[in-house]
Amino acid sequence: MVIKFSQLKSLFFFGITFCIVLVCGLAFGQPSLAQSSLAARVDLVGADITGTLILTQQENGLVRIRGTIQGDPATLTPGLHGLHIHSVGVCEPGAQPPFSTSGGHFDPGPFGSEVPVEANHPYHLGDLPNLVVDEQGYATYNALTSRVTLSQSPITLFDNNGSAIIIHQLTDQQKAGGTAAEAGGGRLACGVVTRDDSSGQSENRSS
Ligand SMILES: [Cu+2]
Repeated sequence: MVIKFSQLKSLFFFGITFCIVLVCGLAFGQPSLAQSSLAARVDLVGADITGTLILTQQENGLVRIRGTIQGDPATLTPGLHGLHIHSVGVCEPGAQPPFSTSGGHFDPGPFGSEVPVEANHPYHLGDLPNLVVDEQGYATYNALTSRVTLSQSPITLFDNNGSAIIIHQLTDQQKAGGTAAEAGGGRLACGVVTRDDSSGQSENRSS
C-alpha cells in the first residue's frame, strides 16, 4: 500500500492537533480539579454528642454535606432532629441558651431573614433536611444543597462572620410561620464551618 504525500501531511497535522488538544486538556484540567477540592469540615460538639460533617462543593456548584454523628441516645434521641447552617461561626455551649452565639439560620441576601419562625423558614439558605438518628444514638448524614457555596459568592459560608451547623433537640417540621419548637427547638450540638481543602481532595478520590 502506497501512502501519498498528501495523506502523510494530513496524518501529520492530525497528530499535531491531537497533541495540542491533549496538552491543553491537561493544562486547563488543573483549575477545575482545584475548584472541585473546595471543601470544609465541621466538628460538631455538644453534651454527649460528637460528629464530623464534610462539605464539598462539586463542579456543578452543589454542596454535598455528609458525615456521621453519634450521641447518648438519652440526649440525641432516636428519630428526626433539625439540622441547619446558622449564620455565625461561633459555638459556645455555655451561652444562654446554649450555642445561641451561632445566631439564626444562615440567610443572607436582599430578602434574608434568620428568624426560625418567620415565613422564610423552611426556605432559608441554611435550611437542610432533618438528621435521622437510630436507636443507638447514631446517625449518618448525606444531603445536597444548591443554596450555599464554599467559594466566594454572596451566599458563601465563609462570609465575614463565618457560619456554623447546629443540631436541634426536636424535629424541624419545615413549615412556614410555625413556632421555634416546630423549627427544631433548643440546640444540642454546634460546629463551626472551617476550610479543609485536604478532606475535599480525599472525598473526591473516594467518590
Ligand atoms: Cu437551626
